[in-house]
Amino acid sequence: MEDAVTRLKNAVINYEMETIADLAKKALAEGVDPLVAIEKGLAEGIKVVGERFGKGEIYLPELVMGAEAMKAALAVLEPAVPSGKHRASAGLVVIGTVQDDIHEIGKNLVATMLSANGFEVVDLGVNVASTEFTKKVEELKPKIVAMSALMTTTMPRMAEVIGPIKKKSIPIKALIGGAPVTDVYAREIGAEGYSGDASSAVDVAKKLVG
Ligand code: B12
Repeated sequence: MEDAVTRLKNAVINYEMETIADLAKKALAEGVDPLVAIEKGLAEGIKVVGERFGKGEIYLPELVMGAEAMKAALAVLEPAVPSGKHRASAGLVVIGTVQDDIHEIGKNLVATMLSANGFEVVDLGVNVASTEFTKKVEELKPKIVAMSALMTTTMPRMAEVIGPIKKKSIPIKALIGGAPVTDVYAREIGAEGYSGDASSAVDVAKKLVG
């Protein structure tokens, strides 16, 4: 019999938008760690959907259905992620998905994990204009500006944000991520931090704030 995590993965792959929330509730009732359900279940499922879309085996409607299924399950699982101990904020983080990019699932996960681990998070949403990022950074003076980009075409938007910040010598660390982003790219554009997933994003963020 399939375990709960594999069932969730397959439910994303099979676009089970109607029933996946119940599967998620069942997984929690069985004692499955919500983070494991998200990362080993949902995220692995959407990876398969993305690969099929990339190869032209499925089209945009299926991609949307896979994403909708993932979101329905996240609505159940994310609130179950253990929240950070009630201690002083580890620091303010301003996060968003870069201009021209509307992918939000990974960004939301990173935001959830950061706030679950004691960071104060201001989420600017998706398709955030580069000028809006810099404006908010000057206004809110966060310790970290975190940016997500899911497309090779929108990755350069991150450099558009980091450039002016460096020029004005604003004391803030940039943390970047998203499927096409690498640590090599981070170094290239002067970002202090990179992480390939939401859990290690927390470790990197902690290092950045010292
Ligand atoms: C779901 C999805 C969508 C959904 C998004 C729904 C939503 N509300 O977010 C929809 C259907 C709307 C969509 C639309 C499009 N998509 Co799309 N999509 C995907 C897909 C399948 C999965 C992305 C996802 O959510 N993954 C799950 C999350 C959990 O993973 P993640 O985002 O990578 O995030 C993790 C890490 O990267 C990291 N991370 C992410 N952000 C950050 C930020 C920081 C600071 C840190 C530290 C870490 C971090 O941590 C996260 C958690 O572990 C990817 C395929 C893929 N392999 O990525 C394609 C993909 C990104 N899409 C693609 C394309 C082409 C499009 C469209 C242009 C399609 C179209 N023709 O209209 C549009 C883009 C519209 C736009 N302007 O943005 C391409 C991009 C190709 C490229 N140029 O690079 C991909 C790669 C698919 C493919 N193989 O071709 N998409």
